[in-house]
Formats: sequence, structure tokens, C-alpha cells
Amino acid sequence: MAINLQKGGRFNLQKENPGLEVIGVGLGWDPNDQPGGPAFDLDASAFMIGSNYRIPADGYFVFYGNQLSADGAVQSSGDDQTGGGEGDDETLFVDLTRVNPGIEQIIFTVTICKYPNDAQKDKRTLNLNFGQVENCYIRIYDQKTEVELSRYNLNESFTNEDAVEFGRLYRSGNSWEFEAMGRGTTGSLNTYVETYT
Ligand SMILES: [Ca+2]
Ligand SMILES: [Ca+2]
Repeated sequence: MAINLQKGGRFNLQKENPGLEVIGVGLGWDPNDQPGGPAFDLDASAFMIGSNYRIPADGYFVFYGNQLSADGAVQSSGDDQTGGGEGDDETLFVDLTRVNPGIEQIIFTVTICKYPNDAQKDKRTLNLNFGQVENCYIRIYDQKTEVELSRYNLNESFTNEDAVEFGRLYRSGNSWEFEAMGRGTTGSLNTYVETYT
């Protein structure tokens, strides 16, 4: 049964699911329901960091502009710009067996793109934040069986924040654990690029 995590909640992936190899980290959100309002273009990214809390090379930052990590372990499904439709809108796949041994944590961030597309340039001054985004969640599932292992709904209001560290995978002995972080900040994706590179 899937575990519903609260902020700070943790679980051991492989203890509960022996043989688990590839997980999907799915991000979902609902489109803007304001008539004429700007699209919420949320972006899921992964920072694969070593013991110094930095990525060892550019290839360990996976986002819409780099869809495969240098070790081949993390792959992005690509950029969804609207959040429309049922189910996950963006997904990061993680092959736990292929993660570079020097990587100690994989931090999953979700950020709101300031400039969703050219047609919306006139809306650039709008202050988009997670307080406006409905039904935002992250979930982890077994790619092979599609069984959901864990889900974390973003319940915080985050009325100023446009960037959230949703969760992290970290090594625990020979397995991986996941922690629901729910830590918001401002500055969108650039903030994390500055922090982790
Ligand atoms: Ca996107
Ligand atoms: Ca959606």
C-alpha cells in the first residue's frame, strides 16, 4: 500500500520493496483556473549531489535542458508546460542500480517557470507562487509494476515561494530512503542551481 508522507516523513524504498530497481518520481499539478491567467509551467528537476552537497559535474543536474544524468541513472520525461490532463505531468525516472557511487543524495525540486512561453511575455510581472497552484503532489512508484510506493501532497500554502525542494533520496547502507522535504524558497530554479553547483 502506498505511504502518504507528511513533511519530514521518510521511508526506506528497498526494505519495503525488495528487488526495486527503477522508480518513477511523478510530479502533478492542475492548470491555472483563472480565465486568461498565465499557465503554471512547473518543472521537475534533480540535483545529484556528493558528500560536499554539490553536483560533481554539470551532467548531474537533470532538468528539461539535460534529460539524462552523466551516469545514466536519472532521466527526465521532458517539459510539460501546462499541467493539463490526468495523472503525472512530469516524471523523473531513477535507476537506483546505476547511480554513481559518489552520489549520496538526489534532491528533487519543483519550480515555477517565470516565463512559460512567448505569448505570455506580457504577464512576466506576475508573481507566480505555489499558493496559486492546486493539487500539487509528488509520488514514487515502481516503474516495472507501476505500483505506487509513496505520495506527498504539497499542503503548505507557500504564497511567496516559487521553488520547493519536494523530497530527496539518500543512501542508507545498501538501500535508498526517501524523505518528503517540502522546503520552499524564492528565486525559482536559479536558487538551486546556485546552491548545488
Ligand atoms: Ca514544465
Ligand atoms: Ca495535471
